[in-house]
Amino acid sequence: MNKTILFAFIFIQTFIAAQSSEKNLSSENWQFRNSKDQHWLPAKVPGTVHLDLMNNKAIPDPFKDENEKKVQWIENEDWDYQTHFSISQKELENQHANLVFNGLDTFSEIYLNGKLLKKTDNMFRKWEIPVKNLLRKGDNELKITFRSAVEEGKKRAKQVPFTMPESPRSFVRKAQYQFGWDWGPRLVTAGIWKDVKIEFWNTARIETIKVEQKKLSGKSADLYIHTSILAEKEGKYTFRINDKANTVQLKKGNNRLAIPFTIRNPKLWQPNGWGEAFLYDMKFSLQNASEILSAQTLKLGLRTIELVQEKDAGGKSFYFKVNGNPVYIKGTNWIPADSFSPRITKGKYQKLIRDAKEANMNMIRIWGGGIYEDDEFYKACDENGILVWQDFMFAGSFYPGDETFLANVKEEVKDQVSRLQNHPSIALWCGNNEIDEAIVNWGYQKQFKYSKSDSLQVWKDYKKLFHEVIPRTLKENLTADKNIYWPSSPSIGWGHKESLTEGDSHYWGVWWGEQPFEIYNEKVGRFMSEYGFQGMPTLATTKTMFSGVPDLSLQNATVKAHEKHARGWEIINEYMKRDYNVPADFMKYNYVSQLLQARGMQIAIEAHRRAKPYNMGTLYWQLNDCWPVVSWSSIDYLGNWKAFHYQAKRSFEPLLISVAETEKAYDIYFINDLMNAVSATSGAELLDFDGNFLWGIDAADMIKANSSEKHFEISKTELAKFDLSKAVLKMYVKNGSLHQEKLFFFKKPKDLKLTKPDITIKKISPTEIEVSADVFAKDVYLIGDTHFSDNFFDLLPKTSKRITLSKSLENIEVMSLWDTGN
Ligand code: BMA
Repeated sequence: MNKTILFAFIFIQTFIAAQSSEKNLSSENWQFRNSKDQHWLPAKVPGTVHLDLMNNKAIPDPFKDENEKKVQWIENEDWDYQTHFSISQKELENQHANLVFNGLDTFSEIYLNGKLLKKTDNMFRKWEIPVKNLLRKGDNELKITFRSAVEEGKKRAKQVPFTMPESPRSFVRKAQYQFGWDWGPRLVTAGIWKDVKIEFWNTARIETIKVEQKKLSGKSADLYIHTSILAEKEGKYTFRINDKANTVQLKKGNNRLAIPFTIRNPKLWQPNGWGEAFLYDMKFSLQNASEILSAQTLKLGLRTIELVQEKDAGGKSFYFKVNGNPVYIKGTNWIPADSFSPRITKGKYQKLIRDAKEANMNMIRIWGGGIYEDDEFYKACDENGILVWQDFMFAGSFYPGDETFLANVKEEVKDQVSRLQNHPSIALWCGNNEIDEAIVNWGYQKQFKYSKSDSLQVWKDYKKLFHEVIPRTLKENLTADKNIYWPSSPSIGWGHKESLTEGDSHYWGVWWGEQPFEIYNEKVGRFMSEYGFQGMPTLATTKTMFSGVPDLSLQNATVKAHEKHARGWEIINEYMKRDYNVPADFMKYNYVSQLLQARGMQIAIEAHRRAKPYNMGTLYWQLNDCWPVVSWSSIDYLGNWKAFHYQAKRSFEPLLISVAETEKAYDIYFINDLMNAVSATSGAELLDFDGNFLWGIDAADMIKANSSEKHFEISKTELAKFDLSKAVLKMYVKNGSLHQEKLFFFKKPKDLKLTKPDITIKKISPTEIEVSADVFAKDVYLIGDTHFSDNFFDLLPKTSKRITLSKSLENIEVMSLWDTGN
């Protein structure tokens, strides 16, 4: 740094420090106790009561063994937290001091120096309390008491004249998955789950910044910077946007300004697969005379986004246009990455989003039973070109519609929108997960013997919340360019045929309906926002279910307890029998269960992509886990890729070759998500499992930009003379540097006549290997404590595959499907 810059830097810092500053209270010494107890124990903020109890060895780790059961009592207790902090004379001299809680889970009372400041009742809100007159020089005491959310919920449920499903969870504005889900333990926690601080300020301060993109063209981005500024004194101030100074006249109190700002020759933010997710650094400051009073920064991405729903021959379209072009959406659903979300590190967020990017995804849906995610999540999505479908936090139940509840939600929406709206990654705001569906299709009204008027009330409450309060609040708080609202995902339940002709669709005929995977070829909607199949977590993660020496067996109670779907094991077994010989050995079962999941999902994803542009999006259920569990995830709790994540990466390649089997032929499709056409040579070869050529065709092809087309077909009679249980169809597309290959099998895995492969692993360098086999090896599984760049892949004889390792390994074990008796 040269001297002048250094000087200017110190100068600015000093003035900001003088005019506005922050005191972090999270890092103070915190203590907690059960409200019934006298004795305080050390606590961590941000955190949760379960984590604090664990750190103090007062409870066992609920993720291990069958411990979840042992910690259920915690949800019925009340908990106290407290800290002491010191305030200096200088800090006291500030004109304003606000105590800020970014998140309190959930029913709390906040006391400062013995005085009750506020009662809170919503985990998703930010609480900001002026405390200038309550702070004292020297020692101050901050105490927060939490009442049991379960008890509170029960009280509220009593006020409704009929039984609500999922009571008491739907009465409390708290992460719903804490109450247990079909992939998650019940761990209803409490605590100070986000940062606590005191903000000091003087004279004036910037409260919010909203960037509105009025017009975006190749030449310029015409923006409005909407800001709300609180001023103590009326007068002339300077509002600076990067280097541009704007003189503004402020009145005492709250001021709302809209200041035009232009960026010439703008560089666009592109979703993953289309180029760089370019971000501009934006700096905003408020100055009076020469003092900087308040400052904020943000990363700006310039892109346009539209949700196009137009009547067409098939029903009604449902697709996104980004920067003017229709984008085929490839991605997944996100659940909270831990049952105790405060312990999710920035690194974990970054890694999971990078894993999504690496698997060629361009969208993640944040599912409504979790949390509005941490800033780091959105930052990672902005940087990696991952669009976000943002649910509001309501899932799979009925919700109350009384005035207090609605007013509470309104504030929640305001807080979250104000925190999140400037992220270029956010594509759509969705009211809820599966509530329209729950009301229409899940039969709760019958189960709980509702009267006609009870049923009507539920529908009225639903309409009020998701068709009035939330969209109205969005309209009031979002700039027009960011306001895409969709009331419920899915819009129509999977039992209705319209779910495949309009809106977004959750298809659960596979898994819940136990239909065969092949049904995915028929049940293709306009935008598939959920569908999935379970697989076991990797062996490494499975072992962490145990506190002691793992007893790896399907009969083991711990293993059983780490499957939360009532019929999970049965369903996996049933599907496995259909397609594989079911291995008795645990490790082999674990491996085949992952292959099974990957196989089902490959069928689904490819069917969706072949149907482009009728179908314009596919988001599988689900990317990640919140604990070590058998689930629909493609990445397990420890961050290890299951076989499915490797498959997702292949199935989401920008240029995909895919086969659709008809009665008489195999139709070969090329799906191109790139914005340019590709001229290529292509073809197919039938090979036996020893690698011998049996039959082939080749062609010259023009693959249109952003398209899915059948390019050729192979009639079944043509292949009739071959034993297809011993053969594989290798298809390819080539042009210069581009070389896509795809293998297709004519039979289910259990009906393939595999022979024992001899698989060779050659070390190229400490972190690179080359894998080859003498005969065809199906689903080659490399085993070791490292991340392999590819795994669970098919390997033809006379070929080899280079794999990189995230860290070097002495011994790499290997197996393939042949080893499982298939
Ligand atoms: C979907 C989700 C979740 C659930 C998943 C698997 O409907 O919205 O509620 O975990 O199915 O059952």
